[in-house]
Amino acid sequence: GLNDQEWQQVLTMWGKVESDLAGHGHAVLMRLFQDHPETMDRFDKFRGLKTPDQMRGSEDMKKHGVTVLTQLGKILKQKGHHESELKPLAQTHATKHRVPVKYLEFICEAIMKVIAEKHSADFGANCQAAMKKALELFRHDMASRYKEFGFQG
Ligand code: CLN
Repeated sequence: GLNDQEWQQVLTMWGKVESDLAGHGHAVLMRLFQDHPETMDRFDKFRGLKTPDQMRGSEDMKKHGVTVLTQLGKILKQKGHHESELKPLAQTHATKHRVPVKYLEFICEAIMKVIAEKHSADFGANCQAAMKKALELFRHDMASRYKEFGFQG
């Protein structure tokens, strides 16, 4: 797990993300779909978006970015005691959206990259390491839940 100082670094940084949740969320999804186009196939609602310009202009993508980062923020704020926030998310992503664990790794990489781009001055090595640990914990616990739902991911 993370120690108090690491959680503090994570949540201080998250406060900066929350100053423009829509901008960050949209950038994360853009980055994810550009780096790993196969992840987009999971989304019926984004089927019409073919070019980076269409993605940039998509209100729907912006809205979904807010949905994702809002939920991730709720989870991070539990500082590891996130079972009740995580379980329903693992359930939908395993059994309904059928999202491989690998894709969770991809989106966590995209989150790290977007924070590094938007907040380079405040995202030093220690803070990066803390954020990486928090996202790894999230992924690890999602993956264990996946198994309970019978999805190997
Ligand atoms: Fe997701 C829907 C949070 C990663 C694919 N996702 C949702 C909802 C979230 C949410 C809240 C709405 C409620 C629900 O269905 O449950 N997703 C997250 C968080 C993360 C996340 C938090 C990780 C940080 N999701 C992913 C991916 C995966 C994916 C790993 C593919 C690429 S990124 N998520 C979906 C899909 C939906 C969804 C397909 C349904 C979207 C829709 O049709 O509205």
